[in-house]
Amino acid sequence: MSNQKGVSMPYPKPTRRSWAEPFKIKMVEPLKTTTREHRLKAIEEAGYNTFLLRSEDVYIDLLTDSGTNAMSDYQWAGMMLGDEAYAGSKNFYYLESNMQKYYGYNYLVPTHQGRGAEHIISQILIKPGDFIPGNMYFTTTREHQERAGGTFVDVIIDEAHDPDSTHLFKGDVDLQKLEDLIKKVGEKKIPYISVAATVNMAGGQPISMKNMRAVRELTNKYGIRIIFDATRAVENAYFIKMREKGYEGKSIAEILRELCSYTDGATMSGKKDLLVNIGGFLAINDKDVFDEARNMVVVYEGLHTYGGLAGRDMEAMARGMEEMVQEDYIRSRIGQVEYLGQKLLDWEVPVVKPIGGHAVFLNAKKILPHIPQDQFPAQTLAAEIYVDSGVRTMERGVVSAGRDPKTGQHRYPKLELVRVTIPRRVYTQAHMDVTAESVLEVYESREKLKGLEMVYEPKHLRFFQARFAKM
Ligand code: PLI
Repeated sequence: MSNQKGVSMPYPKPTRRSWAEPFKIKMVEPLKTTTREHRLKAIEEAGYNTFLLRSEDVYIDLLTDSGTNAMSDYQWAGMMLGDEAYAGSKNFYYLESNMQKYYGYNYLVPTHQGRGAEHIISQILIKPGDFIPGNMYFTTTREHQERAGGTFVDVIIDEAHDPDSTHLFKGDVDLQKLEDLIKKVGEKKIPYISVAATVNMAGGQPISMKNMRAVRELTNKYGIRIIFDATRAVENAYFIKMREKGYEGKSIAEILRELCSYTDGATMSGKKDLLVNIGGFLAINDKDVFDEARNMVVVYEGLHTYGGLAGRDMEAMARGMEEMVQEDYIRSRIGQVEYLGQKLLDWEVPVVKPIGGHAVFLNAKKILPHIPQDQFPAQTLAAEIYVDSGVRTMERGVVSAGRDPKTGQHRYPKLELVRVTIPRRVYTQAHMDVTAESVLEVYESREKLKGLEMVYEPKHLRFFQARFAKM
């Protein structure tokens, strides 16, 4: 081992036994390295938005864990068994039975990805003037709630907005905030509460079983549904197993089933927990809602037995469900994120604590205190990390938060973060080391960085396509 000046140093003796990935690599995809000059040009052409970079210009792609997973040989073998019938594909029935087995809901409506399910449930349940409480917003989820005429209300605990709070369940719902809202607007104006497992925008933070149970008890009192965003519920189940009393001895599969059992239905992006590259679904217990959703899906996604997916995609999702609950898999998945996070913590780079399930979130507000929030510190930091090493990350701050539809002003979230997101089963520990070193390098030159101005702003979900210029 050598230090940053290239002087050789002894490896410190381990203080614990390591885990290793519970798989070996059968096929490789070469990575391209580029020069700093090339990257400077590429990021300028991309309007300083990492979403607008060509992936060919990226070295280690930590933009997202969505659809970027490596499938197993078992899943790839399943792809060859795609039943590409327009109606009644056998892969649909397999997916349906595995959803019932692992998530426990009655009915399944496949969709092309998570936002397809969010669209359908929002249109069915939300009326103009309604309020939808939730444990922090997610970009696409809130967009569909607003398009249906609803107003999202954040009822997550205050600790979730504090990057330094080490609360173990920062995804918990604040029951007082929820009950205050119900009393203020009346239960008739709340079609459901939107509860996410490992809350993405809070830093991949879990909700506890105890809190989920309490949300169920409270909503039962008022006859309000719970719609679960189960996109990363398996990762949440792992945190419950590690952190919540009484769950140490339970399997991940049992914890997942119990979490879902307190809810009335779920929207799901299969592109995360399910270890695939495309797919999603809406799951629901209520037959009437299912009938409406099944009818609507044919207008927007495709017939109710494929919902915009090929038979082979449904087969890969069904098999992904069997793999996602395997204990050694989930341990190494979260362990890899923790490894990267712990490195940055050891080097005193400000990150959201505790380290989340799918990503390490850099605290851009703290790293770049000289850049005001309307000059987009997180956007600046993500662009700079790319220039340094070709590692692609993403902004999760004021750009992602968008504008308030009523006032037209920027929403200024307390959390101004860069998400360093780890795809499942794709990168090795060495990639994590290179990433950590690049973040450290940029951190050490932070005082030189200048903010950005937005020069193009799309109307919807602006973070995907907005363009910036250097100040
Ligand atoms: O990207 P979709 O349409 O399959 O799923 C939308 C979606 C819903 N809920 C949550 C918690 C998500 O994280 C999510 C998508 N997330 C993306 C694309 C991400 O990069 O985090």
